[in-house]
Amino acid sequence: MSEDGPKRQRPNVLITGTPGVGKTSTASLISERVGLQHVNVGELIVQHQCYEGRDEDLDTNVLDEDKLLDVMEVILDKAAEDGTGIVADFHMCEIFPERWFDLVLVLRASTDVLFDRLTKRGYNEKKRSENMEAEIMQVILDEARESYAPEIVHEVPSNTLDDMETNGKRVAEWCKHWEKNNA
Ligand code: DAT
Repeated sequence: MSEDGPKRQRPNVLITGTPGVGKTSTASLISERVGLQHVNVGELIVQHQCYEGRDEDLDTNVLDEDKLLDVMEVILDKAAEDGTGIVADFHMCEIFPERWFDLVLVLRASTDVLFDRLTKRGYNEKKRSENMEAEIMQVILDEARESYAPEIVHEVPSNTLDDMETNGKRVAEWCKHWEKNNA
């Protein structure tokens, strides 16, 4: 989003956290409830092939961050022009310019819940334990706190459907306040 672009009428929300905590499900719920455009960053990376090679050791593609940011900037600019905001979900939060987001929600899941979700997802033992360790060490929460103003970063539980419902409601309320304050 260009710095001299139009003032946003609706907020941009980032949902982040360790893989499996419920980012995509929660972002989708918020998109439906609040009417923000859902940007599934993982899908965007695949669609636009935002890769700069392959890491054979880790058996993954290497993310081309610049390309991803260019693709996202177009989406953010268009949303702002259309008078809407976005709800983006991604497991990395420190790669985005701080000015893009008005609220950063860090979803947290307990170890047993995450274990079951990552097992169901078919993660092998190494990948599953790496992610569970990252969740226990609150890696993404620390990154969010280092990358954004503390008052916009909120850590919330995402273990149950009740949690998801509560998080959806909280974000909907928060968006209303944001719009009132930024009218
Ligand atoms: P992520 O995008 O963080 O990788 P997801 O949204 O794909 O996570 O969710 C992973 C799985 O867990 C999926 O089967 C839906 C389920 N799930 C997510 N959040 C949940 C919640 N709060 N309560 C119950 N199940 C949840």
